[in-house]
Amino acid sequence: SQSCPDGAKRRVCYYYDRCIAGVDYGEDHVMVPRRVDMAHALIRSYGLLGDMTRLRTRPATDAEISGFHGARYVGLLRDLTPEGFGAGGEVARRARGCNVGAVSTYGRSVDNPPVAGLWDYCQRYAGGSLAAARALASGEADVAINWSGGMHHACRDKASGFCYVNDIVLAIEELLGHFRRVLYVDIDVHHGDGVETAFVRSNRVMTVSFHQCTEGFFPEQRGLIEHVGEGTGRLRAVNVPMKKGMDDDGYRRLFEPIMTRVVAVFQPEAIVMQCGADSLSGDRLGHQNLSIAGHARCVSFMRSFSTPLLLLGGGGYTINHVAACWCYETAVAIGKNIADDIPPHCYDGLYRSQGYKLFYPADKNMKNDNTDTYVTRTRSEVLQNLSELEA
Ligand code: TV7
Ligand code: CA
Ligand code: ZN
Repeated sequence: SQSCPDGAKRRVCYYYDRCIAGVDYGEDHVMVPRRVDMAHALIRSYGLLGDMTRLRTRPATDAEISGFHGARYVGLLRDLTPEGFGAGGEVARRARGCNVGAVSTYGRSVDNPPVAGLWDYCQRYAGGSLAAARALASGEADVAINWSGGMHHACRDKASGFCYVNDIVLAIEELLGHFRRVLYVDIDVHHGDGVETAFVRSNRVMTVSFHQCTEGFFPEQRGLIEHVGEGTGRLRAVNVPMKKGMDDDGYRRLFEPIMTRVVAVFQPEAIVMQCGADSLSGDRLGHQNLSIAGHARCVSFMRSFSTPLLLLGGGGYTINHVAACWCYETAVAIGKNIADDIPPHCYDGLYRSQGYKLFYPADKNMKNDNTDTYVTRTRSEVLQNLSELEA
């Protein structure tokens, strides 16, 4: 059945660029691009590279990135350097309103710092998502993966939530050149606001975000159940807000019936999935309680529709958990079982806190604020909206 993991093989292509691993948001920043290098090393140590085609591609061009982002913002990202950002610098003036390196009065920590090598980083992760989209469009691959992508908060003219260039919007636009309808699913613990906004009036893109929606949690006032899209896009934005402590069971009781109905009513020709790993138990930012098996079950479920599938990364702040998760999801994409014991490799010492096992346990003592009643009501409200689309 569709809800069972599907062992059938798929042609998988995989993008990885080691230049991304060296990007540094700042020593105390929670976003650590090296986690993608850790995931890659783990994928290699499990012998999964031989089961995929490696996507080699050029970084995205200015013109490609300008397909979504405004010219002034693109120019700023290109010219931005930590040095040029110094007090009173010309670049700092140009950055006003773009939400980059806006130094807070409380301290030096900012969400979107002027990272060294920022433009190259953006061009590379966006280039990976574009190449992955092209591999699906040409029929070369059934599943395409870019764990360094998934930057769902970036807006046309500003950075947001550690995201500067929205590779997801670019990839969806690329897919729309070849497919009539594209479905976007976002299991990052944060709301996929940048992607939802970009397609809020579109009837060719349906966006679905599952996220934590509690007081003060970023991005505030986004992703309410009643936000359903606008104009011709009405009922084609789906939001599934959750309280703290969501476990595998409750998540599955929302995810599977909702996605089954979404696919039935929308009939996508391609699916883009943002697999942010901050919805996992023990994340530094998220407060959900998913196991890797529960998170990956969502990937396996979307794969079971046998529609071209683009898998992207996103959030994830406890980096050993993130790497374990994306490695396992790579195995799921291929349709291969892998052992729980982490093979010896260059980063194996970083898995000590999880006993050198891939499947670390969820938190048995965490309170789940998502009561059965809450889950049932949320599901029926979302399904109610979807039945209006059917009519
Ligand atoms: C996709 N939460 C991105 C998620 C983006 C979340 C936020 C932080 C944070 C930033 C740091 C830092 C942090 C411990 C956590 C209202 C503020 C509060 C800046 C400190 N530690 C994704 C964005 C979110 C930066 N932002 O979906 C440097 O947490 O809540 C906010 C905004 C103003 C700015 N301050 C935080 O997962 C990739 N930021 C430590 C150092
Ligand atoms: Ca989400
Ligand atoms: Zn997130």
